[in-house]
Amino acid sequence: MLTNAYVKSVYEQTAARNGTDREFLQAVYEVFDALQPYVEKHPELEANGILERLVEPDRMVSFRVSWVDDKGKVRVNRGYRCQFNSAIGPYKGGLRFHPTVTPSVIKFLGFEQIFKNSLTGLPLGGGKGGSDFDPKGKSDGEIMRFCQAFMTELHRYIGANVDVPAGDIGVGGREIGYLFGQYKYLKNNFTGVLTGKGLAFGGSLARTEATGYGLLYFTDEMLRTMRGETLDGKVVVISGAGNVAIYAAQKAMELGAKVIAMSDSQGYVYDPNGINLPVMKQLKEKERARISEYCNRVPGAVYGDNRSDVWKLPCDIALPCATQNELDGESAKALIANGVTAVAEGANMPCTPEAVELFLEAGVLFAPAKAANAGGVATSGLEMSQNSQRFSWTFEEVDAKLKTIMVNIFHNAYRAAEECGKKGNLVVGANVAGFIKVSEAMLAEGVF
Ligand code: NDP
Ligand code: 2IT
Repeated sequence: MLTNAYVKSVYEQTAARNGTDREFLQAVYEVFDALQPYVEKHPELEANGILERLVEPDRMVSFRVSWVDDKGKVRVNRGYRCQFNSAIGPYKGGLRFHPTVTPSVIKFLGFEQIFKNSLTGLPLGGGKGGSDFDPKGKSDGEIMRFCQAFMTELHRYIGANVDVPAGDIGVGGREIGYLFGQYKYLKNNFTGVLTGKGLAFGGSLARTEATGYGLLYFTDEMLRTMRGETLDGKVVVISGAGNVAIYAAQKAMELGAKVIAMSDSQGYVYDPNGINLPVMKQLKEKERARISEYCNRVPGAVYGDNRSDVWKLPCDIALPCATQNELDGESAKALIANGVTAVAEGANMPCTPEAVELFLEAGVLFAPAKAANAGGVATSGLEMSQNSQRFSWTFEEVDAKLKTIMVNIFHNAYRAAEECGKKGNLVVGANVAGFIKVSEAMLAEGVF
């Protein structure tokens, strides 16, 4: 609850100014709620209007994306880039292509990205972009023409030291390749303007795996420090079957856990023998098939057509890795009743505020997205470093740096929570630890 007068009044102004932006206001509320103990002790924040400035993006562009489909029909989508905050580095954050993309979704993601990027310890500001374009069912040619049209407008606003986009839902290696090609063509300039690139043209080893791997490095450190346990022998349920979910499953298995279920937007599969990852990768990364197809290829697996029922399966650890608000209070109650001991967010804001509250009250270890899924953008930061040096590190080097970053993020969040008198509350810890560096930079840089 917002009790601090300054925090409350800035939230109210933000709500009045962004009335219909539900997801954005949800993200702001969570951050503000967590920051209260810190704000109480730092009157200079109010004196310098830090929170007022923090919730207003530096700029947000919206543009038409016109392209021609395979039947020769002209199609029009809407594109966005939100450059939220550049206090500690160039804007950095993914692009999401999904029909549910709205200004509210882009702003919530950009806002979260500010603190996440700060937590990585790398010099990265916060931004996000995307389009309401739906890549599902489109041919490669259609994807290419859409990406080219999108970049034809976006290229005016980005640059290797200005704003560096990457992937998110619906944007993976294929899309980044087409976006990069168009940027290079328009600017006649080969530069690290995007991350998540192919290895042949400046991509970093381990970027594909980084978000999922990082999530498990964080979870492992949380279990060791807060419970004296490891992942060995743990039963894990994962939602989603995209980039984050697949590499979360891979690392969970490598660390000795058994992943019994995964999902997509249509439904989930339960495999009592443990998910067969080569089959899942073939279906999702190569064939772009529905997850129900898994049951036709793996005997003993069962399909359920309600994706939220995945949270009704008994497990030790739940990893929501699909999308925002996918795990609500009802699902949280089912997980708690079945004995879940840890929940770590691979997706951005996948747990509703009610679900988070229930986990914290029940003593379930809870790893919030901006800390737990920061491995993706951290490795994007490492890709930027390699591009500036015109050099590339081995998989092992990048993976070792990623692991160190995730372990540090955990301890910084854990320590910050303790210093705020909220020991073990990583929601408070992650928000405060991420905020400190950004607010200090804003204070030092003057009023903008
Ligand atoms: P992908 O597009 O690779 O996969 C997304 C997965 O989530 C798919 O299984 C998809 O199912 C499912 N999904 C997407 N939208 C919805 C929806 N509205 N309802 C239900 N299911 C949905 O994306 P990523 O794996 O890259 O991203 C997943 C999450 O992780 C997002 O929240 C993203 O913001 C976050 N994230 C991603 C990072 C990255 O590096 N890629 C870094 C940090 C966070 P279907 O195929 O049926 O649509
Ligand atoms: O939400 C995220 O952190 C991402 N989609 C990754 C952003 C990035 O710039 O790598």
